[in-house]
Amino acid sequence: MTRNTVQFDRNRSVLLVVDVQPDFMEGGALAAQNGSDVVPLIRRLMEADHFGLYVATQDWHPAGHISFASSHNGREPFEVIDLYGHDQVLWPDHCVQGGAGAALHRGLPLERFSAIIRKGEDPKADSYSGFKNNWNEAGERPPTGLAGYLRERGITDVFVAGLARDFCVKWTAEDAADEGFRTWYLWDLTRPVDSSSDDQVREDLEAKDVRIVDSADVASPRARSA
Ligand code: VGL
Ligand code: ZN
Repeated sequence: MTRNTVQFDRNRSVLLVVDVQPDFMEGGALAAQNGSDVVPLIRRLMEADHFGLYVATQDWHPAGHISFASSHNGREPFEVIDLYGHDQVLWPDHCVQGGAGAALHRGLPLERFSAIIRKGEDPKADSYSGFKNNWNEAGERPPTGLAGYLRERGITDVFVAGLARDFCVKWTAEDAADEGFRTWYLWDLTRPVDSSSDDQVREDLEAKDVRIVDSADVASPRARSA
């Protein structure tokens, strides 16, 4: 990978930790490949304290959610259906509100998160991004309020990490860029559901001007802050 210089103002930067939940890890309902790898890596980055703000997202579905294959007669997990005019992957039941698999992983320093944005609560619409739901029946993508929260906190730069590389982290990064934030994708702090999509994920992110970087390129704030 080409090395990008990562220059940013600590006080205007957030680390957005997406869906680091047991259901997306080995043995979980919807495991990303080696998903648990990201836990110590993100912990280390949080403890290095390069960022002025830490926010987590949490996939948080009601039982019987429309994204679950079990909610559709005769359908199997990972089949794709049309939902309100868009492709919808049907998932195994996962991240059911209050379940152990839906908890934020205890291996992260959870006390550092100033806000936790829950998403996927609408029983009739999926939500990959931390910023907006996927399309609902009315063809809208209702916002979670995260963009306004970050703007009010003076944030200009959004760094994303977590699970899964090809779904929720990708959609969150794309929406962050669409909302006008300078967006940095910490590739090595993500793991995919399907690694054969890696090249497509990179291409899609680059098309949105999302900067794909390595956590090792995040320098100490004093040395490199803009
Ligand atoms: C996710 C599929 C369904 C994710 C969440 O966190 O990437 N993927 N729900
Ligand atoms: Zn989900």
